[in-house]
This record gives sequence, structure tokens and C-alpha cells, in this order.
Amino acid sequence: AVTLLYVSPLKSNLGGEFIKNTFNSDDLAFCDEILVKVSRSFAAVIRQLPEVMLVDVLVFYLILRALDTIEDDTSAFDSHATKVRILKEFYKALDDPNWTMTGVGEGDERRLLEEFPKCQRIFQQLQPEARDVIKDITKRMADGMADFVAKDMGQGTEDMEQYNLYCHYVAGLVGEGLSRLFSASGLEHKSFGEEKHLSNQMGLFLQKTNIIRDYLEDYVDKRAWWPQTVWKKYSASGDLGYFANQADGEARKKALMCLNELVTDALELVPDCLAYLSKLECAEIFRFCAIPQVMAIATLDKCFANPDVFTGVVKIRKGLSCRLILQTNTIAEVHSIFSRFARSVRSKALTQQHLGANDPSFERTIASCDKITA
Ligand code: RWZ
Repeated sequence: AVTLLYVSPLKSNLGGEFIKNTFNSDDLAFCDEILVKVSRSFAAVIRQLPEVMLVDVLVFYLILRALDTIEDDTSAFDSHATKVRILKEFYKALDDPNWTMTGVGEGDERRLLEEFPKCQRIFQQLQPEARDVIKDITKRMADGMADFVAKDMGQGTEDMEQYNLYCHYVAGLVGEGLSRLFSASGLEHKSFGEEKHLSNQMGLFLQKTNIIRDYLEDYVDKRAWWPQTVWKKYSASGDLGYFANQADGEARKKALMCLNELVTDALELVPDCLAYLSKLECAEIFRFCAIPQVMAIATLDKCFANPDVFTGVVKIRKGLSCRLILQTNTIAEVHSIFSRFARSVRSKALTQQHLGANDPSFERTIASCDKITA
């Protein structure tokens, strides 16, 4: 049923004129099937894109997911030097029909690397403009990831600058690449691809939300991203693991202060995200961009002042995410959803403070919520 979505030949108008573009249906079926397996939620938003963009974004996702799998594997490579070399050479795989990798990653991600030639063949059939964007972003992301391999990530990034830089490489660049694909398709304004700052902020908002939510999971994997200049203000032991072992009430209070500072930092990106979304003209592209943003603010609201972040996984309920997806159609609807979550965070901050929390980020939290609600 899944492959029926792709009735070959697909139209592609990247570069101007509508061009009939015939993709190999086995290769396309693989790309679609593996996408659903590696990310059910992204598969859903990608599939509702206009068909002139669908394959481009699908293959862009898989290529970056393959790169992410290499970056994530902490045991497959014999040294940092090997991993750096493989990351830096990865963009060459896009022009090499024989490039594959075995024994890296797990499950469906491992399969994606093993069967990479199927993605490569689809990539090669995209319009040159789309290929250039995808290759440029892949290369820059991999170079950025390589810079972070040498650093020991067991205790997080050094400071806010490094935190922002890491998020730029792994997510901000995705935003830039997508904006360039949108404008190349002709479905968005020609200058949209030049909105580098707003595109970066869109990616940062999603990435920071994931980093905040995944504290425990990442920490136990010794792959932490929380910035040291933030968490060291709150950790009595000078270790990031302090928040995971809340034996006493004091550690718990400090953990929540640290969490709230990072949630506040992420909320400060919201005005730029709303500015980006307000510039979109194509309804399907709007939904593709807005749905993950709406899920992110719902997640941040759920994380704010929530001790569960330090003991398990915080996930938004299925019912809530379904309702949010159905409500995300226009900029007015998105503004109202963002306002609702900003008011929720604001009221939790006030409650906490009245109970004597003395959260050092309190004023900043209220200011960032008020800016969203205004
Ligand atoms: C959405 C076309 C998995 C590509 C990048 C993303 C690997 C690190 C993980 C491909 C939303 C979570 C997916 C923040 C962008 N990098 N972070 C397209 C991909 C958030 C998406 C995932 C990043 C990314």
C-alpha cells in the first residue's frame, strides 16, 4: 500500500520547467519503507509534501540519517581518527554507486548504510540544484560532526557557544538545506533559501528540545550535550550525573533549575520560528515545517519543572499529538497553539515560585513566555 504513493514517473520542477522524472520503483520503495522504519513521525510529514518536493526531502532525510548513524556509533570504529576520516569522506558516497558500510549502527539504521546504493541511485536522479544543496549540507554537517568527535562528550558541551554550534551542525544546517530546496522548487519565494538565520533557529528549536528531553538516555550513553557553563552552576558534585541521582531534595531542586534554564533558552527561539513560518506560502510546506515545531513546544511544556526528565522518558501523549497535528494548518492556528503552551509554562513557573523555588531563571522564563503570547 505504501509504495502506491509513488506512481512513477513523478513530476519534478526543481530548476524551473516541469520535467518528468522516472525513479526506479524498487529503489524508491526501499527509501520509503526504510524511512517509515527509522522515523514514523517524519515519514508522515514528508509524505504530505507536494510531489515535486517529496522525493528530494525523503532522500535528504535518509542521507543525513545515514550520516547520523555513523556519528552515533560509539563502538564500530577503531579510533577517533578513523571516525573523523569516515565522516569527512561521507559526501563522496553520494557520487559513488558502490559505497556501502557494514557493521555500523543497529537494526534499520544499519540496513540503511548496508543498502545505501539504493538511496544513492535516487539521489543521482534528482535535479542538479537539489543535488547541490543536499551535497553541500551533507559535507558541512559531517565536517562539523567531525570537529566534535575529538572532544569528549561525556560531560556535555563546553559552553553556550559550543552548544549552539553543535546544534547548528546537526539541525540548523537541515533548516538551511530545506529552505534552499523550498525556494528551488518554486513553491516558496526565490529568496527563501537566503533566510539562513531563521532557518538555523528552526533547526535549533527542534534539536535543543530533543537534547533537553533526552538528558538521561544521552547521559547513560556518555553522549551528553547539556552545556557545562549552565549545569555546573547547579551540580554540587561537579558531575552531570548529579541530576540523575536525586537522593536528596536539594539535588532535585537544582536539577529543575538547570532544566528550566535550558527550556527558557529554547523558548527564546520561538519568535524566530514563528517569523519563519509566517513567510511560508505553500500549505503543505507550512504543515511540514510547523508540525515538528508544535510538537517541540508541547514537549518543552511537558519538560518544564518536570522531575521525570531525570528519571525516565518524557513523551507527549498520543492523543495530544494527534489533536495538535489536526490543528496545525494556518499561521493563526500555530500562533494560538504556541500561546497556549507559553501560558502553561508561565503558570507553572509562577506556581513553582510561589512554592518557594527561587529559580534564578524565573524572570527570563516569564519574559520569554510573554514574548510568545504578545
Ligand atoms: C528533516 C529532511 C536525521 C532531515 C539529521 C533531518 C541528523 C541529528 C538529529 C535528518 C528534527 C531531530 C530530525 C532536529 C532535524 N541529525 N537531529 C530532514 C537527520 C530534529 C530533524 C532530527 C534535527 C535532527
